[in-house]
Amino acid sequence: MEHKRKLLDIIDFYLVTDSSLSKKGTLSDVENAVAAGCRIVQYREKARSTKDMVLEAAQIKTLCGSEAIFLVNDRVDVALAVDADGVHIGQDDMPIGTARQILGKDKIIGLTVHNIEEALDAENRGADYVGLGPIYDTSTKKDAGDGIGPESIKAVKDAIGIPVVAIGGINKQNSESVIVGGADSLVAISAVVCSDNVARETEAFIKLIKQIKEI
Ligand code: TZP
Ligand code: MG
Repeated sequence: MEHKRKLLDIIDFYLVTDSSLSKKGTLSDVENAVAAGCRIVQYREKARSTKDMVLEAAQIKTLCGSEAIFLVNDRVDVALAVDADGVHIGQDDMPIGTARQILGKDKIIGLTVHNIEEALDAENRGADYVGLGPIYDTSTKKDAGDGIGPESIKAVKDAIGIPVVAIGGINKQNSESVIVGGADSLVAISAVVCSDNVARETEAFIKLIKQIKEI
């Protein structure tokens, strides 16, 4: 687990799965993203049975191996069932303190936030990173609300000490604004899983992000 926590410092591109958008399927997407250098994977599945999720999560855990952090979206029970590296939860999911009690201090917990207040609260309550968004308007998450803009990232980044992962409507064209804006890492769901070459797109994002960070 110590090794997985260290990976949190080098997450440039963050893969979130979406079986409803994926061209080649979630397992193929994870395999290709990890092979391309992705160091964090979140299994986000809104429509499958718990049984299917546990079976699929176990396979994703194997694909991530020691290469990538493996988190489950929303479902603390599924994360526990397969001994995932942690969870990513939203403001209306299980309270983070409860999730921490159940999962223990070593597991990684990410929390979705929309502003500075929620970000400070997330850090105080023991989140390991925050997901901030939606940065841009997106149709991938129907209830995401309007984009808050890349200019909102800096204030959140300056307010907290844990990594800030930007999400929502991000593609290769606008990813520079997000990293220049202060994000440590970014998620781009449709831009990657709708592609017929997830490895190529992941590699392209990682290269772009690293280049921008070096400037
Ligand atoms: N949370 C906030 S926006 C979003 C989630 C899960 C969807 C992001 O998807 P895309 O395709 O990268 O805009
Ligand atoms: Mg959620």
